[in-house]
Amino acid sequence: MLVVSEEVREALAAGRPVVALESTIIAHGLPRPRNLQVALELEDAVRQEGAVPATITVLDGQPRVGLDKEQLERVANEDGIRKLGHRDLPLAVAAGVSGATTVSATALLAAQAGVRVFATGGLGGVHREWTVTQDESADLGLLARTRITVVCAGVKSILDVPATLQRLETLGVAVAGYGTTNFPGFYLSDSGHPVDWTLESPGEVAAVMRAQDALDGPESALIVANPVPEAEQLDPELHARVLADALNACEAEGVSGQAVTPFLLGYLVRHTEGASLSANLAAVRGNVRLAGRIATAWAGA
Ligand code: PSU
Ligand code: MN
Repeated sequence: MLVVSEEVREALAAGRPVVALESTIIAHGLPRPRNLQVALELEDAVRQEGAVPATITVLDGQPRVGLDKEQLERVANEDGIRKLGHRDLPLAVAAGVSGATTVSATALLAAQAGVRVFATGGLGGVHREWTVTQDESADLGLLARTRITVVCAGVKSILDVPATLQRLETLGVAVAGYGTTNFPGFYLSDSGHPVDWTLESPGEVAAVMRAQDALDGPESALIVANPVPEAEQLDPELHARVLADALNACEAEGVSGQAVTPFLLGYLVRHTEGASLSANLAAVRGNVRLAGRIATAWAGA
């Protein structure tokens, strides 16, 4: 069912490092035409760390792990490309349609292909108006039952961060700050909420991954929360102000379901003169590079 590119297949067979990348950030998280450039840049960053990039998506009903340039262009530019969480995969496959995969769908397909390390921007999580909408990203539940290491800059700051951390605890998902004792805040280096564990090197992360396998507990993920460098973060005051406006606009316009996250991210880009985009990209870039180094440590383990 899964089409794994030749390059990724060969790397996996030879035990060389591979990093999975998601496609929703490309199709729905970033504005065109910057999104295609970013997709190519991120693949390049993985290569610079000595690993093979495996961008994951669904094209014409076919789940794919590892894309060529033409396929990446389709993800970035095709009108009507859907957003697929893991629950949408069988529907998209049967309908023969194309869609970009979120963290949940990407993690599922990566694990099935045998890719253990995955880099993204910020995870989905519990939305701030959860008591009314019950909007919690499917990312959390899927990570509770998938053996994968996700490198991210925390969860998107549009969310209820402490509620999301609590859900991760309840679901039994391992969370560690990378070089930090506080959970990162996606656009911001620090969410203001502490984490219980800190890892300081790719080798330490690989050791946790080995311990996860050796302990043989429930299949669950490891979240490596890597902060955006402080010099590249969004100005916290600007962030607080524009985010409040974005949440109001979201409610006023009645945006719901899958559209909420792209709406809020898009609002922030437009109302910060692109500063939120720069911070988002800096976070993703850092995560992709770290994932390359973790995959290398893991492959050498
Ligand atoms: N990280 C980013 N930008 C994004 C996302 C992550 O920097 O657009 C995407 C991921 O694919 C994540 C999704 O899984 O947003 C969450 O969407 P939702 O809240 O609808 O589950
Ligand atoms: Mn949602």
